[in-house]
Amino acid sequence: MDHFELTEDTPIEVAGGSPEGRRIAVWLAALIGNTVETTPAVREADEGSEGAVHLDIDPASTDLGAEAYEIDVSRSAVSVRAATATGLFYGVQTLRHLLPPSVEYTAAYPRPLRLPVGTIRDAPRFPWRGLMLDVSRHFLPVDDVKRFIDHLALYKMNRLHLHLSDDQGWRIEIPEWPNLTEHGGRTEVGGHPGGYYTTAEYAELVAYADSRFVTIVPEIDVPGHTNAALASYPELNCDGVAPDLFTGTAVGFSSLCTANELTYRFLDDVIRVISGLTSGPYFHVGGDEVETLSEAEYTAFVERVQDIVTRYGKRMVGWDEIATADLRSGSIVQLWRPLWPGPGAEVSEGRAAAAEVLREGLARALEAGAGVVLSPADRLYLDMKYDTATVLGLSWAGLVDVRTAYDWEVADVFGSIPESSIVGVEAPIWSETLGVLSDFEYMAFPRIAAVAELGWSAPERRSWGDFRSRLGAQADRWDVLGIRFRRSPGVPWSNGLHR
Ligand code: TNX
Repeated sequence: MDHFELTEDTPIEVAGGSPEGRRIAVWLAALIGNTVETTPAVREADEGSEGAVHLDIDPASTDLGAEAYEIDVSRSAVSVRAATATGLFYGVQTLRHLLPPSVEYTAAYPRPLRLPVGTIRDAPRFPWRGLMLDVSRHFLPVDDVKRFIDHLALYKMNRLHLHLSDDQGWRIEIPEWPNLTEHGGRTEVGGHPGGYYTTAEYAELVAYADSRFVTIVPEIDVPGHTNAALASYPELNCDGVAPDLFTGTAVGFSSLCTANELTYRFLDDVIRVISGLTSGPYFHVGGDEVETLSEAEYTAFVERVQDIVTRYGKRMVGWDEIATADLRSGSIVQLWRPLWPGPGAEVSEGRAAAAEVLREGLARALEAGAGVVLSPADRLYLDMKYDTATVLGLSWAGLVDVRTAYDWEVADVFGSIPESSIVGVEAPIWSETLGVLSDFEYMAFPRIAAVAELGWSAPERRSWGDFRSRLGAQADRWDVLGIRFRRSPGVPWSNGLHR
């Protein structure tokens, strides 16, 4: 019986009177309380007691990095130690994974909760482990976004990028520009009713994410992908005429009027309001797929927007096209185009030329101190179909089943980018074809677990053969959480007997 048994009599102890530590302890007690008769007590204790779970945030633990943790389970006690609240939260998420899936279910019948004896020391490879929700093409209400934040926390992911504006809809209230949401937020792809977040709702999402150690990265996509804004304010158009709202899925046709000073006053308001509501240090300006501006107009625009973002205290993030502009130290380029084929792949001439432009821009950006987030569409776009029979999703970047998302190494594809410049990985979920929460979940699961492990684990600790069996075991937890997911072939999915 090499395990520690958790019961309602197992106190959860927190060291050092830390309010964040206490909050994490209360979270753990509530989780355990799902399965035992009464929720375990939370109490302060600097040293761990016999029979207790002891949580300790000790900034002096210099052996542990900012997101690292150490778990020690013996037959008589459990301890989780970290240098930061984030690390402690991740340690507690790992305890969660060691408990049976039924622990997630609030109506679970009492059953033994056992933790195997052993020691775990763990830390992430990359600081940015992200997911993006496109709430513009199809809107997701606040509660659905919160549910995704919980999904991220389960896999120790820490960035939720919200694509808040596009041609089809403007999704965040800007008090000085009310028409953006009143008109520009009214609809979505297919012409169904859209929606938007009030500033209070957005602030609520930021706070909810903070409580789960997830940083929200807001994106206002400019200068292209702006039909919803252009339809809401005629004066933002070069010809002063507002276009109709757009409910199709074409891209590349819209642009703000970069020669017009009003455009920059508009962006100043938007960036100021959203930055003020955002606790994290990032502001994503999009910058992708602009087909109506010259290269000089485009780069001048990006540089000016970068100045505004900097003025409001944020670091600019943008899709990889921004690499051709002069970027500041700390700005981040999000690589998305599948221009960096793996070894041996054949490349068309057009693609090779585009890749060359990107490589040159990126080399300059890295020299200036910019970072890179990797979102190669042919691996990490979770709106790509799993296989030809998948009803949801697109396939322009190829088919991406869970093995394709998992079974590659950053250094093999992006070896020309120094690892120290790679901030991390992110999986976007574009929503042209996804209407409701369960559609987004079906595209996210199981691939989200592959993305999390790419971001967390060192290459020498990853292998498809090992991952697939650990992945298969997640099915019961997803069932209990009510998550709709794809049972990708080649994975030994558990069958509910081990819940
Ligand atoms: C490309 S990725 C886009 C999006 C689409 C997506 C669909 C990027 C920066 N732009 O506008 O939604 O493909 O997969």
